[in-house]
Amino acid sequence: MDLMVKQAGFGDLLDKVRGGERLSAEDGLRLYRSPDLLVVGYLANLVRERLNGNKAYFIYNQHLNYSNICTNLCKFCAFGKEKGSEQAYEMDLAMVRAKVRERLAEPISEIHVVGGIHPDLPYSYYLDMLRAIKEERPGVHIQAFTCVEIAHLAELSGQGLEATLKELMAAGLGSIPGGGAEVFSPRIRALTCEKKLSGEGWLQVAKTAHRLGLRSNATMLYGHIETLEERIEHLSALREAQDETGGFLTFIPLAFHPKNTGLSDLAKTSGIDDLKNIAVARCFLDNFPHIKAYWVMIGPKLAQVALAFGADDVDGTVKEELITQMAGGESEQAMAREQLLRMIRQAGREPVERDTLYNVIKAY
Ligand code: V47
Repeated sequence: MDLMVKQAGFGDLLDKVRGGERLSAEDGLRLYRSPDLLVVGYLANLVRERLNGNKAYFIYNQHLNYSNICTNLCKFCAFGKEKGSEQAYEMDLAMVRAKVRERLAEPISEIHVVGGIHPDLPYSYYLDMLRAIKEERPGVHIQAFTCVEIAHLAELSGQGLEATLKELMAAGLGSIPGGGAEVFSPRIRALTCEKKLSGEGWLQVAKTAHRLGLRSNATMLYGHIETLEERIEHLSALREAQDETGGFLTFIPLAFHPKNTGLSDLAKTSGIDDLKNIAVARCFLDNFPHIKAYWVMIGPKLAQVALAFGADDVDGTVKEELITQMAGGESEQAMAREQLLRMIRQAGREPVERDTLYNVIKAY
């Protein structure tokens, strides 16, 4: 394989990857542009196995999307709806409690909570929601509110970012999911999500959270109108932020789903691009401990293959995730623990059930 990598013109990157040397933006672009998927995957697998050995992580989690009402209405999103629209919904706290209670018999270790930027839910709703979830399920880790929602909550509270984060933590916030990052490029944001928090704003929230001891994830929404250069700029900004704080746990490339969005004329992502985004991210983000192949968006079969292309995590049991479903996602809505175990074992990896912070719950 080393010979194949050299013949493909990537001998220098093989040396860099083997030597643990950081890739430049130009190196990252070369990987994106290469038609040789196996070479890119091989390099990513070297990094993956150095960092995570043969392990493949999953989590027993629950998704809870408390409301789809949103003032941002991003072009790429089929989930967000205007207040008053027929498809708009919001859960009151009794409904949130019922959603948690309904699955108390299952060994769920994390509840992932995200929603739209709601025009009039008060700040107290968010604090009360965290407290209510903790009351129903005291041991659970709540991974909630994208950096975009957190910035909105800081505005609502009027107390600034730090004080707001501290209050959310006191109410039960355990960590922050990676959504809302999209592509940081101001060009992309102007064309697809002009009302959304800027890329700089997103990074500011993440770094502030890290400094307070919260861990968070990061995503990139790819496969719409972004260029390869813009992808690399996005990854570079994340790598730089991680150098500063070390607070990111996982990077998750999110495959754009066009159905029912304002960009529905675009094609779905290809399997090649899905794997490449995982592999390039694994090579480039040398300071991120984990890369996740989110099976809900790329399908369980490709997520399984991704375990040989840089990914060491497949997310989890999920269930009731509406963001992908509304945009035409075709994956099943939930995977049982047994299915996750089988999928990982068939890939020749060792399944490890983890909690949100990657503490081992059970190694199989
Ligand atoms: O913020 C919106 C993206 C995100 C579409 O942190 C779309 O572990 C594809 O961030 N096609 C939410 N993607 C999902 C997310 C996530 C998922 C799983 C795990 C984690 C984690 C984070 O989905 C949004 C947005 O960036 N999104 N619309 C769409 N049509």
